[in-house]
Amino acid sequence: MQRVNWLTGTLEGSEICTSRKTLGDIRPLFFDQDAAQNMDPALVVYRVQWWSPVPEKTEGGLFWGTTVVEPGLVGTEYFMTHGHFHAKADRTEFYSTVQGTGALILMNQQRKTWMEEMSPGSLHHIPPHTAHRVANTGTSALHFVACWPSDAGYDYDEIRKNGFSARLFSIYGRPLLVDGNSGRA
Ligand code: PAN
Ligand code: ZN
Repeated sequence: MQRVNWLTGTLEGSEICTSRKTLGDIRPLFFDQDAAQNMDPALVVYRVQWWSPVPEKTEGGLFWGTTVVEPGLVGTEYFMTHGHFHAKADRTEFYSTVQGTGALILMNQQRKTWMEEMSPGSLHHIPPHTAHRVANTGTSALHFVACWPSDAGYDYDEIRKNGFSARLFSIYGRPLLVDGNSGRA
């Protein structure tokens, strides 16, 4: 039996998997490497819980997950998830925000990047062939739920190599998506 706590998005019950990413795990993704080097590598940037009712790669199945992104900045860039295209790039996904404020950053295969604001209740459809990453633009943890096909998989390499074509910075305390690719993720 699995349950969602709708106040927090937390998954409870059996067969729930968990993972977490520390700053040390995703440091190369951030623009300001000097700032990143001076921060504690053990700092947790985000945690994921998910339920896989069917094996990975099952065609026609679905997975459910909850991600919690901590508030914070590396230099002036918001804490964010790694971001990925799906390995089966045409697979789509729903995200919905439970707590906190943030931005869903989307990039298509022509490397056009845009964002959608996330706040409690916001519902987001990630189109096919679209990389997705979430940044926490608030001062408290950002909790969102997700549902995606069990055969979607993850292509992290493309983001590791070429990044997104825009980054979300805090400029005078407000989020601003800035175009330009440093060649890093
Ligand atoms: C989500 C993400 C989760 C963590 O479940 O996997 O938010 O982000 P990264 O996978 O980019 O580290 C999802 O999009 N699944 O497909
Ligand atoms: Zn995804």
